Amino acid sequence: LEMEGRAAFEAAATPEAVEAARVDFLGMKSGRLKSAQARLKELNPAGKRIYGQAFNETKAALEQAHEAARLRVSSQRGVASRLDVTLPGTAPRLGHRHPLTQTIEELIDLFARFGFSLALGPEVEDVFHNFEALNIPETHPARDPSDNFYLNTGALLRSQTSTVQIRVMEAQRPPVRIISLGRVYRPDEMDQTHSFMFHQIEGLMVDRGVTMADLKTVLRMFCSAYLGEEVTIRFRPSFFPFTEPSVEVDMKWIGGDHWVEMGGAGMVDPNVLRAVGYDPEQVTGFAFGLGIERLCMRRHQIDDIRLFYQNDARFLRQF
Ligand code: FA5
Repeated sequence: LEMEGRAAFEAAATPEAVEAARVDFLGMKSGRLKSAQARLKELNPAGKRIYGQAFNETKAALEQAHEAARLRVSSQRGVASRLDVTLPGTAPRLGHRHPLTQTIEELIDLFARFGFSLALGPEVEDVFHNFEALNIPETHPARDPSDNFYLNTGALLRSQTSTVQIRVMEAQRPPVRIISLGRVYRPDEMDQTHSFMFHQIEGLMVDRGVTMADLKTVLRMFCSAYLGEEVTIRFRPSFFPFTEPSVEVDMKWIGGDHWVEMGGAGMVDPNVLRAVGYDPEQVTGFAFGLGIERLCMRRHQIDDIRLFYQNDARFLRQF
């Protein structure tokens, strides 16, 4: 019995097999040891003593074999679950910067090479910087409450980064060569190319003898540097209260079958220069404001602006 029992416990490879062997040999109800014990009654006192001693030794040996087997299978299982050095590792998924953040960093870098430094302005802006100083009179439709996010305080979420032109010129004498980037807000209907919150990059250059030719050169150089040589852009006459003359800049869209507006630009209006204390007889300047989402969309062949704001990892992971 002892030999059979030891063999059974040694052969057991799983906790279930060890338990089955325990029931078979050491089970309290009908284990084999229990049935061997029953035979004790049939013996005379001398036989009982010899048999009883052998029984106790067998019982101790089997209990020991059971304990050894139990430890063996449980430690194997513990080690396997904690440390199987042959399993491939689970690589943590690394996050990375949002495509718009990447675009913004690239634009800053690119314009730095053209000699433009970075200036930033507040997103909550006052009426003076968002409109008045930009030659937008109180009666102008651009100031309409239905076209802007006004706050209770009378301030508003800026509707354009042109506000920063004013802040920079108030603080600094010419020559000026800056860009500014950031969020702007307009209650526009959402569609493939419009959002109520989007990003603009503003450029401003003021110096002696700056002309429209300089503006067009900088914008063309920028477009071929950022979008590639093959991109086609066009300038359309337009109107902005703070530039004269003004243009709108379109880029030919992917596939080449239609144009998408990239931004507005023009020569800084003399009224704006005078308002910040510059002398329009001495200096002239150009300014532009481009939609960053649309630049990023044209560059990466993204066909819907809403993808930028949905935080779908399957989209974001591609950049
Ligand atoms: C302006 O905001 C002027 N401040 C641009 C400017 C700057 C003119 C300096 C002259 C001198 P406009 O409203 O057209 O212009 O907007 C400029 C660009 O922002 C658009 O061409 C477009 O690329 C982007 N844009 C405008 N509205 C949205 C919108 N709802 N969603 C996404 N992009 C938009």
